[in-house]
Amino acid sequence: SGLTEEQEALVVKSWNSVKKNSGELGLKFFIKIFEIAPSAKKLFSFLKDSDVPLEQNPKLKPHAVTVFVMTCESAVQLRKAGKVTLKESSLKDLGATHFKYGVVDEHFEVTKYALLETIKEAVPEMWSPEMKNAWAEAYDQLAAAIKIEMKPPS
Ligand code: HEM
Ligand code: ISQ
Repeated sequence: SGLTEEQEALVVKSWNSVKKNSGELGLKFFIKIFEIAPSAKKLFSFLKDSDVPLEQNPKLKPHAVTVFVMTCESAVQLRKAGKVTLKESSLKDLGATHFKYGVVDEHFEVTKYALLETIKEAVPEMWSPEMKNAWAEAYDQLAAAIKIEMKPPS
């Protein structure tokens, strides 16, 4: 089900206030995931095959920022249309990629926790239970849409 205008506004407002530091935010996001689930590092090709330290890896930040941007976009779609309206082809691609790299439900849970914590730490003065719920809802529905497509490509 959808997001209210108020929930969408909470997500967009907090994202607008942190996105100028999105590189740093992305790094924190990744580090949190790997603190909780160190083995998840092996899933990412650009980390597995890399000699440079995590924080110097050029691919890491843009990748992590994508997850924030897509969650924020999902909040907008959920308010406008009551559902995640990513193009079917991109959902299929995302599903196939995550399937191929061996992502499982537990990874989605850890990533959700890390995403919420990262935003909370970035906007402590704005953070509220309502804001947390709005981000959680947008993430859950985006994750659900990806999971439906997590199967071998046909
Ligand atoms: C790749 C988004 C959840 C692991 C990607 C890509 C996007 C993305 C846009 C790039 C796809 C491409 O290159 O074609 C998301 C979103 C998520 C999510 C929006 C949640 C709502 C997760 C989770 C994990 C994960 C939970 C595991 C911890 C990966 C891996 C790749 C990937 C391993 C491939 C990276 C590589 O190229 O080596 N994801 N992702 N993702 N994602 Fe996610
Ligand atoms: C999930 N998919 C792609 C990139 C990511 C970066 C950070 C955390 C989770 C991710």
